[in-house]
Amino acid sequence: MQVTLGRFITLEGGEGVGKTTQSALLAEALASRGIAVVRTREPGGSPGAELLRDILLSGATDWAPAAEMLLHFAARAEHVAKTIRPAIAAGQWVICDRFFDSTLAYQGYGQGADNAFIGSLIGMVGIVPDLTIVLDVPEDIAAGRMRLRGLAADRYERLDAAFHARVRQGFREIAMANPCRCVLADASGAIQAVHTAVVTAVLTRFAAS
Ligand code: Z5A
Repeated sequence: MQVTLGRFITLEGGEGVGKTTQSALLAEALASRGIAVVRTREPGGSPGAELLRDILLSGATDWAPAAEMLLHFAARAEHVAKTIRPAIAAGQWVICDRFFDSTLAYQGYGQGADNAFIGSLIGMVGIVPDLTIVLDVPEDIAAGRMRLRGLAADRYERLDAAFHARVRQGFREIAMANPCRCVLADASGAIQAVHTAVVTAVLTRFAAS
């Protein structure tokens, strides 16, 4: 019997770079090719992890960087066990809006948590995306998109410009340090142009497999 495993694709980048928009368009493009797709997100993506998401984004308290990082990994462990692994085992392609690179960029580069410690927790999660597309947009353009969207800012979105600059630089360094897994995509253009770049990255990566 042939066992077909699914794929695991993550979309990363700062706020307002278009991850949610591109995740929806990519899911449609894959579904139109007959591929079974599961869209999910972090923090969240399973009932327990969504509870932790509320705690993390609400701003009810200021967390010590190490505590905040561990909460993200607690949510991730739940999400991986309940949503991601079962979907991949069932042959579905998982598209995830943020994953462990967001912890490196936000808690590591942004908030000063120890990157080596984050790296050891990444090892314990025990799953690495087959492909990570890092959407890159200058902070002022991304901030303008968020203003136009008009939703109330969450705890991370309220952090200052210097924080968001460190996060963007973090994502760029992560992409450059992991060229086999990551594609760094300029996402400052129109939605359709970014979608074309995302689909091209996916088809290129999986063409031979
Ligand atoms: N976080 C963390 O600190 N550590 C971790 O380990 C993890 C997460 C996993 C989750 O917030 C927060 O958690 C996040 C980091 C932290 N906070 N921040 N900042 P979230 O999931 O609620 O929010 P987000 O991930 O930042 O996503 P977002 O704010 O919804 O942005 P987006 O998904 O990248 O963008 P979008 O919703 O697709 O687009 C935003 C707007 O721009 C929208 O009106 C679109 O129509 C428009 N848009 C999109 N693309 C374009 C283009 N190409 N041109 C023009 N307009 C566009």
